[in-house]
Amino acid sequence: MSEKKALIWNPEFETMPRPELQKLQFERLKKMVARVTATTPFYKNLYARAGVSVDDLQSLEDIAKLPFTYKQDLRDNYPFGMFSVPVNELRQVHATSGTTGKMTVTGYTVKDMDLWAETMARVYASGGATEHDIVHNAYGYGLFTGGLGFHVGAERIGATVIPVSGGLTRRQIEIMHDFGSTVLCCTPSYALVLAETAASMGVDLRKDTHLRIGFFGAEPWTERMRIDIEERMGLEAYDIYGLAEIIGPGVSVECPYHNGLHIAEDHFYAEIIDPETGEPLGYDQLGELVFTTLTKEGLPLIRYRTRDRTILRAETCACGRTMVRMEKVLGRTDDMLIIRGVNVFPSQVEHVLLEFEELEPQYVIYVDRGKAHLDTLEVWVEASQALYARGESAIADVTGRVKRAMQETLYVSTVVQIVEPGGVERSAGKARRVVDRREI
Ligand code: DLL
Repeated sequence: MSEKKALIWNPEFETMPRPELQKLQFERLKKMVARVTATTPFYKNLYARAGVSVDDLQSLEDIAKLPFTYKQDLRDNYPFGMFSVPVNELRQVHATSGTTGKMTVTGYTVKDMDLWAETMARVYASGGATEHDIVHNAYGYGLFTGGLGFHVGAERIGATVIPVSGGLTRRQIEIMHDFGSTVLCCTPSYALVLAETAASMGVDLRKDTHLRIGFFGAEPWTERMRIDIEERMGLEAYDIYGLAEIIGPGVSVECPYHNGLHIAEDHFYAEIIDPETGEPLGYDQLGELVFTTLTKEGLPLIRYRTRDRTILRAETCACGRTMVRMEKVLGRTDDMLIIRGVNVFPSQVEHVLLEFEELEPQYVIYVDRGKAHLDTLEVWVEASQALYARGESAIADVTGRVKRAMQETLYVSTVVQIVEPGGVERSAGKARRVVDRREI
């Protein structure tokens, strides 16, 4: 391991002995619970109903006495009802998919922006990036937290950032080559698209660019994909995880040992629970990841159910960090799909379809990963008898409108196929709404 790879951005916290860390977490937890009870009606009511208060917290483990927070709670309090500061104290607002029509909104105060930059600086350092790097940031800028999160982190470490965002793939290759990008940030599936496009342009990314590190996340990916990306790009690939509700990217990241993703536990307290019973599980057990934000101001969340399935490992890592490691995300405990880095719930698709009286509520969603490595989303839905009788041009018109409505709600392009009444296969039991043909 070279010296550069051993970079730890904030050794005071990242290598803090665990007893000390747990003491810090407990102090922060009590403060946080007291704060949300005082500032957020949602938590005040939740804790009153459950008959719990900050006084019930005698140790960190007592966190299990507190009820969970769910994505649905954010939806019920859309857009700003769960915030613990007035909206004008927020400096940035971002959003991710909700389960139906409404987005899940998140926001950052000045202090939260500082925290985001800090956790993202840890990410960059973990992969060995420094102020000498040129960061090619191909995560989407906009409401998605990927673009801006990687941006503020690059600024914090003093690197040069190219805010190229997603899309226009050939131009990305040109920029990478001409501007001398050394660090690539994008989804793993887009990294493969970039590799393929480069090859088709006669560019050998290993020899013709200075790429050396890649931070890939926002969707699940396999070890096979890591090898593929590393071989084709000549860089070292790091897995990075996060979710908008907690901070965005920056919740956890791999170190050079690639043996799990270190969670920034001084800010995000992690638990693994049984998704069925809600009972806490120990380290080394597979379950659902639950986070409590320990320092966030704008949108603090206590025991937030991520729906991501993983395992926590607590042994100290050879890199020196004492923060627990989560294994690569092993799946979801709900039906959320991730299409080209964008979260999509089948219920959102249904919500859009139900708005069209020309359609029957019979549909199937097909997800595939084409040759070009990009995920495709296809929705097959039945026409009503009336629409079918009106003929091809009427069907084409509705298809166009459904496609636009899908794009507006899901933020991904969708192939829409309207089929004849009865054309979607009926199942004897539970309707099979999603057919996911991807490898993952
Ligand atoms: O995807 C934040 C992010 C941006 C992470 C850029 C990494 C890089 P959301 O849009 O809220 O936030 O989606 C969060 O995406 O609950 C996981 O299911 C999934 N996810 C995120 N990172 C990974 C990863 C961003 N490395 C949801 N591996 C999460 C597997 C991931 N799944």
